[in-house]
Amino acid sequence: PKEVIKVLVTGAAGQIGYSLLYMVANGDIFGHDQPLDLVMLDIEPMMGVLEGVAMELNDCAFTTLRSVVATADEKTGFSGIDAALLVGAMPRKAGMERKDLLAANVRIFKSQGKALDQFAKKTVKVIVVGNPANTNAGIAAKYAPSIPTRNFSAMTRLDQNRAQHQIAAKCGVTIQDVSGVIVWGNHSSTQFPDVSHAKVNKGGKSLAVYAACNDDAWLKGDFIKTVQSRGAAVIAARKLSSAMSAAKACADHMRDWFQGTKHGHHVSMAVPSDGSYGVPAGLIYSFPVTIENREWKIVQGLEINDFGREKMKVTADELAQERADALAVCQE
Ligand code: NAX
Repeated sequence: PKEVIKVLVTGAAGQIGYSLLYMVANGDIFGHDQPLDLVMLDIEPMMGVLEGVAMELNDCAFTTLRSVVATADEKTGFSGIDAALLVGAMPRKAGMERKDLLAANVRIFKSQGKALDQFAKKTVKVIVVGNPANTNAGIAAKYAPSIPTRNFSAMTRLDQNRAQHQIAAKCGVTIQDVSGVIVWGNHSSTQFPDVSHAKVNKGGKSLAVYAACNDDAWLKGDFIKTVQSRGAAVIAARKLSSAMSAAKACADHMRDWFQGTKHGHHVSMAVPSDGSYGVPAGLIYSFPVTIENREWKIVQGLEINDFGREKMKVTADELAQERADALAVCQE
């Protein structure tokens, strides 16, 4: 039998948590033969709710779930963990400025970075979902110097999944028929969903997306805008932010990190830049990656045209500014 792994989900009493915990506990992420101990962290006022979630998880009678713990204490939450799914963050409230939100969340991720450093396994793999996700991941990594920086990532898989759906719908094919969609940069409205290397399977033929769609204006205009603003569109319709789709994307990201990507396929993950594609080293920037033995590698050698290069720079510049703002908050 496999060794038990310990998995932490923060913000476990929230809306993404409710969908995500199901996928963690049922084996979809770490494997259906992988026993796990689950730790759920949230803030003190949510402990009552979290007890209820723990009851439900136990009542699911999952064969992979060995134990469930609910806590508001970072030491209990982060001790000995193999995976950290950092979803919990302060939501933006009415009247709150972007910089107030950034400041509140930077403090959370500074504290959780320190907790990772002190209590987690050095091999822990971290995904940050809580916004601003890329910058929060960078802050957590900074305060966890004993853990390799490459173990920190932020989620842009939801953006990739959204883009993949848009292309499939436009071309009249299934999701499985679309491959190679890339999201570059920040999980924000400056992200660059890029289909110039993507393929569509149509009528038994593998076509470049530009050939399959045959609508360059849409691909360079509304397609990109739709993906960039999809989060806002869901909020407008549902009066709540994306939760089911965010949880599914988080599950996709961690499953691929732990179980590897399919041969010849890449996925988008925000990871520390090594300077690839001219992105300043150290920024947590979304790149296409392949994964083997729980190690990601940035796909190299993709040709970037002027249109793409400009979009990739805009989102890198935004990330550099966010990081500078976050570091200023850390010094306070
Ligand atoms: P909810 O407000 O429903 O849940 C957040 C939970 O986090 C709450 O239960 C809250 O008590 C908890 N929390 C707050 N501070 C905490 C702390 N210091 N430690 C532990 N828990 C803490 O939000 P939800 O809809 O679940 O969204 C969670 C985060 O995901 C938000 O920051 C949101 O902006 C972000 N998103 C990121 C996405 C991405 O693609 N990267 C997409 C979806 C989502 O918008």
